[in-house]
Amino acid sequence: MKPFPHVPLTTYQSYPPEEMLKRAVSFREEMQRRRTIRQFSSQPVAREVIENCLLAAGTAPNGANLQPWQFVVVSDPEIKAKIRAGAEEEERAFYQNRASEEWLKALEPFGTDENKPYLETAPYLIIIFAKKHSLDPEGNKIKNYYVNESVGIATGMLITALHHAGLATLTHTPSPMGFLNEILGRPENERAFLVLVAGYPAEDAVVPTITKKPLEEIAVFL
Ligand code: IYR
Repeated sequence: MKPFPHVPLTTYQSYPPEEMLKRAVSFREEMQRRRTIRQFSSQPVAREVIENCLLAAGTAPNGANLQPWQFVVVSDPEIKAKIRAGAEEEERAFYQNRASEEWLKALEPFGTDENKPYLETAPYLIIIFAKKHSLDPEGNKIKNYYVNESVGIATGMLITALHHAGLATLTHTPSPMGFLNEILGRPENERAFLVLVAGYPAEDAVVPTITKKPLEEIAVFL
């Protein structure tokens, strides 16, 4: 392939050290306010907000810039109901048979179960698909690289963008997720990565009293 023309970097924004630290602290504080929630309000959210958050996610660094993701944004109540039914069916099997004792024990403190009413309550379900390969305009396969890493980064950026905009999310991982291809009519080369539930928290939303590991436990400086 021909090399891309390279142009001078003009978008980089530098900050004096003091301001850099202030920004790092204030962003950390903002991220520390993010909580995964399981009780959503049905209050609608402007589609333009979601569109902007998706465009932010689409800036994620990724393998060879092949952008191996597909976001499917569902607000249609009928499709949401189908997704809820499909997810609850898989989750029932998970909680009743598939999950190991150890796994169920790890989940116990969260009180999660197979009931997923928020899949219908929340204004948006964003289903993120990873593209094992893409197709060129002639339908030829284009191999994608670092698909999990790329889609994982984009998903993290989407969660961050939605939080920054003032929305709450839940990363929902029904397993297996094949039923999502069927309901959403996605092709075989796309594998559902996760379901991101997005909206306002319900007024009576509660969150578990969990803590995040301190820096010494998650990082070493050599
Ligand atoms: N996918 C199931 C179970 C579940 C698993 C983990 I690991 C979680 O952190 C939370 C839930 C569900 O969505 O209930």
